Amino acid sequence: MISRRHFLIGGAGLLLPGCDRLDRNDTFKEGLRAAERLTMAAQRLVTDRHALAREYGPEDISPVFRPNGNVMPQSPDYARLAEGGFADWRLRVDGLVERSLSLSLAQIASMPRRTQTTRHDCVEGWSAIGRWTGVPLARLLDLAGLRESARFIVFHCMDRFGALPYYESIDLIDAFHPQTILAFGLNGRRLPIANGAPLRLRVERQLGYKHAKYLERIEAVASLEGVHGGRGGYWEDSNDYEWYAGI
Ligand SMILES: Nc1nc2c(c(=O)[nH]1)N[C@H]1C(S)=C(S)[C@@H](COP(=O)(O)O)O[C@H]1N2
Ligand SMILES: [Mo]
Repeated sequence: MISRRHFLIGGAGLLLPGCDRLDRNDTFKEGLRAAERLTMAAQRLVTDRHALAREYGPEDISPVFRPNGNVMPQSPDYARLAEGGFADWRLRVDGLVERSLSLSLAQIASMPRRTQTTRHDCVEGWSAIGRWTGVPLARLLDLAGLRESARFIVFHCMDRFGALPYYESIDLIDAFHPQTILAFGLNGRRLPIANGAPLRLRVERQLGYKHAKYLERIEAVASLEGVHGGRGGYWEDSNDYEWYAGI
């Protein structure tokens, strides 16, 4: 037991006889900790995909969260939705689900939410820390009810590069990871258009291009083969980017 007095007398407290016992105790604890570290390391080998990404404090938030890639879908439809504050926007959830969903932003924002301050890493060599608020993807998938045959979740976006729509996909490990959220808030405000309004994916264990912005549809599929170019994402199809971009 360390009494409050030991703390008050600071360093001198270490010379008190009672602290002999503390020291021995510490050595013993150190041994335990070493054993614990070994177990953890072994466990990591099999459970790494489930580990949490580091979360940061408010003091770490980047003053500006740099927008990248498309900073606004160019369609008249999107302009109209944005003008109306996205009141007419709907997120469709379909594919290999028991119940297809069509959800408004208000409905999504009224579900149990999660806020997390994380670092975004772009392959182009920049990072930014932001505080994201959104609904866990797991929650929506549970509402829709995934069918047995579902293996991947595909995110369809409202923007395109030339003729090709932006899209991305993840497996079910990332889909049900507790930090995988559909974010509608950034740093305590509504998600800005440049960062993917009204809703964008945060999949914190992967690189920036996996974090699909401007979502309009989430589709559960058994295989990625039939989806667009078949490699699971816009960059994967067009520029040979890795489908699994773990960090
Ligand atoms: N729909 C869509 N999602 C996207 C992109 C995009 O151009 N369109 N760019 C990706 C890339 S490369 C990065 S680094 C991040 C950038 O997110 P930000 O604009 O919030 O910085 O979004 C990703 N998701
Ligand atoms: Mo990126």
